[in-house]
Amino acid sequence: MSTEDRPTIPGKPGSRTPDFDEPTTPREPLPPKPDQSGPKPTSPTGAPSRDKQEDQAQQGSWLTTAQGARLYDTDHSLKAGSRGPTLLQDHHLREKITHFDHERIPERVVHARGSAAHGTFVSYGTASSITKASFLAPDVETDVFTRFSPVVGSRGSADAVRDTRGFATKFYTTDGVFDLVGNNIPVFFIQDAIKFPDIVHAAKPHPDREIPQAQSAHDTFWDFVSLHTEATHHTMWQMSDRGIPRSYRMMEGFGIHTFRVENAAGETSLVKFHWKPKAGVHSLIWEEAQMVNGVDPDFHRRDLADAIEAGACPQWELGVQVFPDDPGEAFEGIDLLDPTKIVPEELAPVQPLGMLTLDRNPSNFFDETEQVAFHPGHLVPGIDITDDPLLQGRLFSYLDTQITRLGGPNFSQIPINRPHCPVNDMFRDGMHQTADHRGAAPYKPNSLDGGNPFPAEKADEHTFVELPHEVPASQKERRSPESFDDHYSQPRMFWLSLTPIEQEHLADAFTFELGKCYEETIRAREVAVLASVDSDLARMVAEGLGLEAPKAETPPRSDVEPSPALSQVGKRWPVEGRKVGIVTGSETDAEQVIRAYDRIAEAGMVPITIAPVGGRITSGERSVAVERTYLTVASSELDAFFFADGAELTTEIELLITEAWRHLKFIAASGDSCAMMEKYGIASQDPGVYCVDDIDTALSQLQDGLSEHRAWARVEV
Ligand code: HDE
Repeated sequence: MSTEDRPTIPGKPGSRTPDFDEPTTPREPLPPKPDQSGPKPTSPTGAPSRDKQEDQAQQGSWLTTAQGARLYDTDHSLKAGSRGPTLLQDHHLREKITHFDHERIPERVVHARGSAAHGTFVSYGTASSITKASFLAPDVETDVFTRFSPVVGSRGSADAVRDTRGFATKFYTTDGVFDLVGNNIPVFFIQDAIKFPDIVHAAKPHPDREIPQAQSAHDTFWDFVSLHTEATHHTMWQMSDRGIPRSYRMMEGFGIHTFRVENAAGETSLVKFHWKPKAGVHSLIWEEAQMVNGVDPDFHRRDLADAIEAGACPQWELGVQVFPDDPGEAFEGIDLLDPTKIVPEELAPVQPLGMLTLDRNPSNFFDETEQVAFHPGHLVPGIDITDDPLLQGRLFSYLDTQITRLGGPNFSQIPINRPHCPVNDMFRDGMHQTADHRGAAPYKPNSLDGGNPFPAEKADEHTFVELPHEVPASQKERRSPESFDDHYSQPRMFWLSLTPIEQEHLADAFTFELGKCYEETIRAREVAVLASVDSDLARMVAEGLGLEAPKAETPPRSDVEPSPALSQVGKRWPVEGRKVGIVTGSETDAEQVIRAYDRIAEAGMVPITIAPVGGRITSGERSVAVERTYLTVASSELDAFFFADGAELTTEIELLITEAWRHLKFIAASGDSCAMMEKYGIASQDPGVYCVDDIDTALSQLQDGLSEHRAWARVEV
């Protein structure tokens, strides 16, 4: 892509560059930006609508009341004289303020902060041997809406906190909506839904001061998880680099629970869903994450929207691990109903089913991202639940919570939630009813409406039928199966599967988080838990906290095999959409800048031009905008740097170089800038450093390096 072709700098607020003076000529509303779209126009009862998306948006050139009456002034209240009291009869004032007073709705209890995008899922058709789900038939394209979210923080919290991330996808299939409401971590804290309020109360800010926000580094969280050892596998993942993703585009997703699926021949299997990102799984470095939260609290939200706007549309492959539907519901000794356990991919490979591409940003955050309502019970023919006690409780919770959050039982009629297939549910009335139902008999049996609606044939492939599953003779009891009791083997497997640098990050994260607890008892108790996972891990954390390394109450098992698929390091990934800063100085040759810019853009990466002051860099016919100045640039916003000949050594650039170095970022340099690096002890042969005068070679090497995400070889563990 050439410089001029790049339509806008991603993030431009509107579809048109504004005039300097306030416009005075009436005009129709401007269209949204080209990367934006609303939900597909559908009626509240699922009929394809002849409305266009713009029909849902504001209309006409004139300011009006909510009832459509034209107004001549919205800047002054109606008063008894210019200095007199405001009159109650001012309907426009009352309507405007009253609507404003009610603009907020309750935020989600968890996953309050989210970022979402529209897209398409294209099925490969490989699933037919295990499920008849129509959206998984060959080449079927299904509209989707995916929302990503940290769990703990409030709506306004920062993105790059250490936390699990939600990964929820709504498939608008022809057989009804299917929601895959998963996370970026394949295991959960708890094995039974009844513990969910406990873990969430422990993780949320302390009830007295309401701090800390969006953090697990505090006493109540570690108090709970150190006493509730089934959380250990999850805390291991959360303290690993997976807890601080580089981008939503670079996260795996997991359905966590096992689901039961059925094919056209009526054969059932058990499956676990996986999302595999095309861009690979990458993380921030902890110090970088903390900086990001200050520099750009919207880091992940901006990254997703910018990437889509820049045309680097993120993709994930949906896959399943498949297990025989045996009565024991276990595979290789792993209980498939225990949501704190994974099945290693080495034992059950992930089989690809189709590709998700997110290619349109929402046009209105509230209408779409905030009002979307997911539910693990939104299932389609061919996919059903299992008796995982965590999933069972979720089936109740999601419907229940929407009634408070979205103000009543008709939330499925909100445009983003409308199915893209006929809805005839006999539900009537209620708050915010937007359908206009006909007929006299919303009940069954009836003859007044000619018997409509009719039950579908059970044998029809489009009918949702609960899959038959034998429930063994049993008695009522509040108890988990014994197979749920092993809380340490899989955390140990996770630990043993990581490379030394990942292990160091994980131990540092435990040390940091426990170091933020006031109570030494809580720190010591969690270190004692870690001793049952691995003695080296417990020792590393204990040392950092100045505690004695404890003896394990349950000694770590010696027969645990690692699962190499769990490590993020040592693989190569596409570099599309990675941000490369071009650092220039006031004397830098503009032609060199444009060459570097084009070279980076041609490789699918996003060039960000950095100069001492704003403006444009022009060479002949070509010109590129300065996107960051020395004042506004931050190393943490970018993945790699090219220091052009002539980059200036200011305090800000010094900070940039040292941070980029510490965070294992790739650095290419040419001309004088190579000498500048040496001042910081950065030698041209150091790992991830490319000091070559030929720009093309320098940038090719940089691109090659970036495919490994970070210059891991720069750290000694
Ligand atoms: Fe959720 N969860 N959850 N959860 N969850 C919610 O639903 C709940 C669990 C997940 O982008 C809430 O609409 C219970 C596991 C995601 O809108 C609520 C239990 C997994 C999202 C709720 C769990 C998730 C939610 C809050 C234990 C991964 C965000 C607002 C039984 C497989 C969806 C809402 C979005 C949201 C309840 C456990 C994922 C309160 C009771 C396990 C991605 O209903």
